[in-house]
Amino acid sequence: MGLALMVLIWLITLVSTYFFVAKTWWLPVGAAAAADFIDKQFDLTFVIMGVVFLAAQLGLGYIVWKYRETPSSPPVSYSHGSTTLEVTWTLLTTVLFIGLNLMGSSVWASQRFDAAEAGAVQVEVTGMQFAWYFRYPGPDGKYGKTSVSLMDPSAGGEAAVGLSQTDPAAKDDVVTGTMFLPVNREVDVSLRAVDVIHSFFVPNLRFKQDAVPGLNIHMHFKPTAVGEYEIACAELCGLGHYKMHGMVHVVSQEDFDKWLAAREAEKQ
Ligand SMILES: [Cu+2]
Repeated sequence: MGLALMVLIWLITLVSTYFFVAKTWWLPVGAAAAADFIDKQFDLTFVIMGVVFLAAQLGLGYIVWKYRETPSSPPVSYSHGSTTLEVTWTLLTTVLFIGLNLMGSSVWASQRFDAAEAGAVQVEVTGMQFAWYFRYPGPDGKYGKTSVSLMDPSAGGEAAVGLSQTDPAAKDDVVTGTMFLPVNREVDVSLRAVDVIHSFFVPNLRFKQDAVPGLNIHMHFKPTAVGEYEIACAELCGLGHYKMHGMVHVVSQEDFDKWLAAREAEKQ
């Protein structure tokens, strides 16, 4: 029985490790400037955790077999633990956890706390049950006022994000249901949420950040490849969470300008 259990534990361990090594399920192709760094960090975390996981599970299987009950087994003796061992593995885990965080923090923190490059494209992303809206400040480069009292999610578009109809700066704001971005230019995103917490997740752009009601969260990133990338909501936000997705179209600067001009023209 001990042998069967050991084989079962080892089998489950090795089969599940295989899926990670073979990258059966993996991130889609990275299309942002930080993607390389994030992927390397991701790989490093998986390798370190993989080694710890393998050692722990293979060891567990071995011990299950070694200490199985046999007719000649001695009476059970109980261990009351080892302070040295406990201190050692707690310290090692702490070093690993803090070390990995520090290594990744340069990119994570700079995307959030450093200012975006000059000339970055401004886009405000608003999440609500169950849609994403994107607002561009228009030729004046200034977002117009929005107000909670004006928000009407069922109306969609400008009304959904509560755009003021009287503020002059709001006149040229463009609100769309699809995100367009120029390639190789930094994007300065302002993230907002209307009702509950959502999470703006674009796997290809390695961009994931919660949108929290009452907060305006800034983040910046740079798309580096033209293409269409799916946006998902990565925070369970209600019954329609599964269908809360959208598309990012990363296009040339020329196509982006054309697209934005066409949206402006529609407003007139
Ligand atoms: Cu959501």
